[in-house]
Amino acid sequence: MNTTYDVLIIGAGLSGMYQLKRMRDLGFTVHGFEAGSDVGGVWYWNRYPGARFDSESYSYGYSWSKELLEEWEWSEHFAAQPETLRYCGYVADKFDLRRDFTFNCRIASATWNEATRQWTLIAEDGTTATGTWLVTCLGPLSEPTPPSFPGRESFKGDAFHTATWPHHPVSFTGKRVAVIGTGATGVQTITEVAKTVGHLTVFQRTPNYCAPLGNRPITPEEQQQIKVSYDQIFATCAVSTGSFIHNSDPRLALEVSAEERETFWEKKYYEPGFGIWLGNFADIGTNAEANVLASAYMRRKIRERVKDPKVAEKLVPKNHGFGTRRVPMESGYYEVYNQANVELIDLHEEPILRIVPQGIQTSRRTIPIDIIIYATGFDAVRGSFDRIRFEGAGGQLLKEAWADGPTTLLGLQTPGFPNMFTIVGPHNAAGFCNIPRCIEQNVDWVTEFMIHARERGTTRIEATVPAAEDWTRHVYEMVDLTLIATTDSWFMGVNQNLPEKKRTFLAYAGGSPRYRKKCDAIAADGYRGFAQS
Ligand code: NA7
Repeated sequence: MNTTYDVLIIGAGLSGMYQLKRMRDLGFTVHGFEAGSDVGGVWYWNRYPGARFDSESYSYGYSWSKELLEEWEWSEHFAAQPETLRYCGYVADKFDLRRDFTFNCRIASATWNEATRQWTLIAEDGTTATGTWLVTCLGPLSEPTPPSFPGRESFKGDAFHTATWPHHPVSFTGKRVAVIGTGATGVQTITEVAKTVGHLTVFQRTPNYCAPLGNRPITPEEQQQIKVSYDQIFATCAVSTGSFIHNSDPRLALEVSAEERETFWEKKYYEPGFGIWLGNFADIGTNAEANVLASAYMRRKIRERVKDPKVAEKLVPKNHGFGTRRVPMESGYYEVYNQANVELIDLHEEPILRIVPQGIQTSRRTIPIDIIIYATGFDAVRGSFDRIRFEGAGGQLLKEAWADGPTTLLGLQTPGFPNMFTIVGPHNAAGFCNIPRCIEQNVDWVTEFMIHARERGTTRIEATVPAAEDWTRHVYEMVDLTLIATTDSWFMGVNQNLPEKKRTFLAYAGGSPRYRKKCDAIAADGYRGFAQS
């Protein structure tokens, strides 16, 4: 097998599949490596009960093949994980993508060789490959973080992290199940498990403001309408801040009457999808006073839906404002706590001391459990990079270069790591995005840059330090205009299971349209800020 390529790709999720297709279509020799046994990335790994889109299905699929858009039919407005994984497989079959991926192959190191101007990848199983360009398609949430409770290994029942869920069905019927974590994943898991469980105990550290998803099947008439509206759907995404079909309302919460606010919020709350978060008044994400009003509305909705006022109080967020963390979308989440067989434990009142063979020992009691589900999140954005030993020019390690927070140019390249492009990397708009929309932009931009290099015989591209510092400054200026930095979340690189990690913003809060414009301006200016030779 030829192990030298023009382009090496790590990851066979939505980024890796599209990057591979573009390279191959343009006549670059390309090969991809994937730790899983098939394509799908996040949808391959996250098989937990209740996993589904919070993006409207038809706004999520790839936009680059009219034929694919015509052929594929989503069954629900917000498709569940098995369907999305089938979609990824369908795309791989249709475009014969699997033949250029090596599966079950986890890359351990990537090393830059200055003399040959090439990257060498070495996998955990010893597989090696060399290439001029390296494109990382690792996904922002692909390194799960199980908590380090003492005694975890002693547990005699089944224990799963949601992101490494087994491929076989797991039954909860008659079982005593614990779910730890109440982020977007925990909320979906809890709601699904509660439907069949014997007894469910939810361990919550920080409550979130959750909002109704409003999912339902797509009717045949809607299917036809979607098919003829794709251009319009993608055009709407292209101009919205997060590349969703929802964009903020031009009105300000502080400028309208209390009645107008209430009417608008009642409409948005029950509307399908992220409208209540991303289609809200323009100032709720930037003005603390406006945010207080929106947060009060969301708190009231929780109190209305949970019958026991003591339980409701536990579920009401008090330490952060609405929308400053990722809003979990739900389908009956709050009503789960009205079930007699569900108990909510506030970890601030009753912390977990250790896991014991028969269950979970808290500060007050030992709770017998058959299945523990860790919905405890990810080492966001940086985690999947840290896991691979990236050694750049002069032997510097990416992990060390990013130790105090990443410095990148457009979230696509880091000084000292020539010829390496980071799709959905830190400080890239894709972190705050209806992600396939931003993936396509990232991949297309990087691809155009490689074509540009090929036409000019350029074999080395490296972001310069001043340009990357400028970009990084801009990233922080943008987030400081919002309320995001006022609270801890994975956007802010905070994960209490990883106390060694510095708090640092990991996404781009200036919005996808602004990001795209910046990328295009840099390209139009001969890829300003990138040293090319
Ligand atoms: P998140 O949003 O990071 O949520 C993780 C949850 O797990 C959150 O409620 C955490 O509480 C909780 N957690 C983490 N560690 C612990 C320990 N040690 N003890 C108790 N509770 C813990 O991850 P998700 O998987 O839900 O969602 C990630 C993204 O995936 C989401 O934004 C979507 O875009 C898709 P905390 O809030 O830290 O107090």
